[in-house]
Amino acid sequence: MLRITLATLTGILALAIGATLWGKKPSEQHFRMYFRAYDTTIKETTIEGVTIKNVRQFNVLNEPEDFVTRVGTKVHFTLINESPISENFSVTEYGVDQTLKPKEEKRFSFMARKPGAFTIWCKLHPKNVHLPGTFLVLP
Ligand SMILES: [Cu+2]
Repeated sequence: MLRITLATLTGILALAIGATLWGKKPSEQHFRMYFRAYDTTIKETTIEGVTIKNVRQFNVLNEPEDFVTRVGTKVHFTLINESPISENFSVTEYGVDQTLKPKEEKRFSFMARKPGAFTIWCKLHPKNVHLPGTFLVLP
C-alpha cells in the first residue's frame, strides 16, 4: 500500500517548483551605445571622368548598431550622444522613443517580451544619413 506522507508531498512540490524554474531564472542584460557623427564631405574628386565638388554630408552611426537578447530578459540601455546634434533612438514595436541632446547620456530599461527583429531608427534624420540598427529578440 502506498503511503504519502507530508514530507513526500513537500518533496514532490519542491521538485515541481525546481523543474519549473530550471533555466528560467530571470535574466538581465546591459547595453551601452554611442551616437557618433562622421564628416564624409568630399571637396573634389573625379570618378570615371565625372568631377564632383563640395559634396557635404555627415553620417551618424549607432555604435554598436545591433543588440541581441532573449525573450524574458530585462534589458538596460545606456545611450551616450557624441554627435554634435540631437539624436533619437526608436524601436517602434517596443514603444521606445528616446531623444538625446549633444553630450547627453540616458538610461532606460524594459522587458524583451516579443520575439523578432526590430529596427532601431532615428526619428530626426533620414535613414541614409543616420543608419538604422537592429534589436533582435530570440525566442
Ligand atoms: Cu539621427
